[in-house]
Amino acid sequence: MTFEERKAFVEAQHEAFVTRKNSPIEGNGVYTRWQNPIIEAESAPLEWRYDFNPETNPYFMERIGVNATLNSGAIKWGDKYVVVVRVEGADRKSFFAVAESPNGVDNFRFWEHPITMPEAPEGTCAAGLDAPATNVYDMRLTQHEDGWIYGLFCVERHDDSRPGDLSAATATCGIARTKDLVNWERLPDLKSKSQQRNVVLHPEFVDGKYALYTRPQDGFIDAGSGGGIGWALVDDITNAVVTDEKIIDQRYYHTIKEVKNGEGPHPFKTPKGWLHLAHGVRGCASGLRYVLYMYMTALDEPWREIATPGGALMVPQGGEYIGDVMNVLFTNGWIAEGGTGADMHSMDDKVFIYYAASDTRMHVATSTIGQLVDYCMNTPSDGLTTGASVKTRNALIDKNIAFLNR
Ligand code: BGC
Ligand code: BMA
Repeated sequence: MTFEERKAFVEAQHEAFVTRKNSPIEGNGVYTRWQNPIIEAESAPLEWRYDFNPETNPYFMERIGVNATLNSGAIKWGDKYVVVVRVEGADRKSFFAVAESPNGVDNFRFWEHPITMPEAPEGTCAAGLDAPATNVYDMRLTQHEDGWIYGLFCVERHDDSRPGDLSAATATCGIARTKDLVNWERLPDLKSKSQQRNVVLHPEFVDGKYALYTRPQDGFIDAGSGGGIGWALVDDITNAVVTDEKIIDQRYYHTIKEVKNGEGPHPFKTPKGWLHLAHGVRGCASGLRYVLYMYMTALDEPWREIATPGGALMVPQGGEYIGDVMNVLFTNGWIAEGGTGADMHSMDDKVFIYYAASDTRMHVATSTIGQLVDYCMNTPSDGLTTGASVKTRNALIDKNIAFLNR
């Protein structure tokens, strides 16, 4: 193929890939998965990957590869469905990039440039680590009632206190804010006595303070004594310090969140309470298994659980299981029609759950606030023993037998 032939071929293929139609797959009634991933490495613009000049790229070869598109924050932006994607280059470094869709389920297209995220202001990096971030990932977007859109994300650096160990790393929460998703003001990293990943900003002030869902952890991988999803109030988001932190969604032995858990995107406000989406992790012979689960907290006390459906909402299925980090579903973005931030949603509002499969590609599942609230309120909690589980199941069976008059 000549340069021009190959370029035309690659362009046509890319356009077909980006514009392919998606279709729903009927499921268990709680949510609907959509057939195709919404964004994959191949969705990245060709200008990000190819040199278009025949003199410097006579074979029209890819110059800078993209390996994966995963864990994306999400927000309704005017009439567009916008995701801030974790794009991972062939070099394993991630960065953030905005992609938008007219309908939330297909035709996602990246904006011209990825986000250029400033480093944390000098002297303000957590744990005295004033080195530039080695990696950033998993942004949670919050349209806060203070008027800013915040992005909270994980900042990873080598742990220089262990010079001999190339895998020793630290996780801290980076904080940035924007009005247009293009220009970001980086604020000091969150200061906290432990490492932190999966920190999420609540959209409303609580007692006049910024409220955070946290995930304290002993080490870079191990949650250790960090008992689950935490809650902390912060006086000043431009100098955010966690002083008091309490665990609001605890981990338990032999559950889907035995090893770790973390808040997904910020919760939605509904007439029945705050609706939360999260991930839970357990260990098994094939490694860590990441699944999605839900819970609800009280409207007036977002830290107090009022519904804790047992088990997983979604687990890896079919092709989702395959990828760079197998056996992983992860979410840090969802959109509900009818409002952003702390707007009160109605039961009819449609929900788009954006989730990544196996740290490789982005998918969508749709539902409604009403269905997800019903799921949370009417799914029995995990009784924590096999005996309790059988009892719960028998209660449903007996109820059905009585109702069906058999
Ligand atoms: C990876 C993340 C992962 C974390 C903990 C990081 O280096 O980029 O995807 O969650 O390690 O395993
Ligand atoms: C991490 C998360 C995600 C990732 C997952 C599985 O702990 O924060 O970045 O999807 O592990 O690798």
